[in-house]
Amino acid sequence: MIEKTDKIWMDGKLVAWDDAKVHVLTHSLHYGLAIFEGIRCYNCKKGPAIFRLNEHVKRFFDSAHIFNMEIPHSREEITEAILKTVKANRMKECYIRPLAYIGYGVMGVSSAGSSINVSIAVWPWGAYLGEDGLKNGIRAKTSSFIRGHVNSNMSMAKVSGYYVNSQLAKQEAVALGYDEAILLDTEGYVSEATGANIFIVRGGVIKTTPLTSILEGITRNTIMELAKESGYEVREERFTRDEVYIADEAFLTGTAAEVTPVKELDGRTVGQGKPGPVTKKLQDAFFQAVKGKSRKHERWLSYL
Ligand code: PPE
Repeated sequence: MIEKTDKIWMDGKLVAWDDAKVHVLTHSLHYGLAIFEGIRCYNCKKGPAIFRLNEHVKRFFDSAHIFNMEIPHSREEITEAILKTVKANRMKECYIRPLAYIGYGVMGVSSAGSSINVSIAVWPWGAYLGEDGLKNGIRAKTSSFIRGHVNSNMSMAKVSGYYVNSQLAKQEAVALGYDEAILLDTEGYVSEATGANIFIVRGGVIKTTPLTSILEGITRNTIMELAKESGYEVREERFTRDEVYIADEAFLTGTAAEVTPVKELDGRTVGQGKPGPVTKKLQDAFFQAVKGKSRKHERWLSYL
């Protein structure tokens, strides 16, 4: 169960958690078009800081732009509202969920004339795929469900409706005893997990899915930068599921998932069946950066 916090920001005002309600005829609830972000605030040495806030706010507005949704606030206002909501809840570490949705007013697929509403909620969220998964790696299954065609899913946008596909994949994987699903794209190449991007390491080279069928993860970008700084070659290149089977290492990246090693795919161990040296090094560099322990990456932090 989600742990309640104090206040939720709704359309410009902080309201009590229990009062943050919408009407059942809210358009987005019926037709699935709402755009959102997932952001984390970490308790750093110098106090709580939000990781890559500007990039998340930018993607929030980009998602809205792709779907012709006019957010009735500026980027600066949303940035301020996020900081204000975290502060109002006196959170040192939390997950932050900005959401822009089509409100109450019209029904039918066309939402012309309806309001666009915005909310920002925060709550404590630990390791997305469990503490053990974060430390020792997870078991994944290639899904029988595939990611949508690039002209069906505008995957650069982070849209609520896409997560019905993720839920099908997650339900199937969990029912079969796995921790997570890896979805393929319409061509049969590896795409991403249900709520995270994927990387593999093979012969010292790091590969991640190119920007076609995936969400352009901010953690993905962070890991690519950290890997390059450590001298690794990073390729954004398509790869197949059997390349994951024979990879030396594999891991998932996401705001919620952070850097989660993949120890098994479809019953085949990946590498040694435990987090490999490159994964561990990048995971370590990631936590140094988000927790304010790396001066070089302070630029990624917005202190409260
Ligand atoms: N792909 C998908 C499909 C995805 O949902 C996420 C984030 C990513 C990649 C990684 O993006 P980024 O967080 O910018 O590195 N998924 C969010 C929601 C997860 C959820 O279950 O809710 C998240 O991690 O916040």
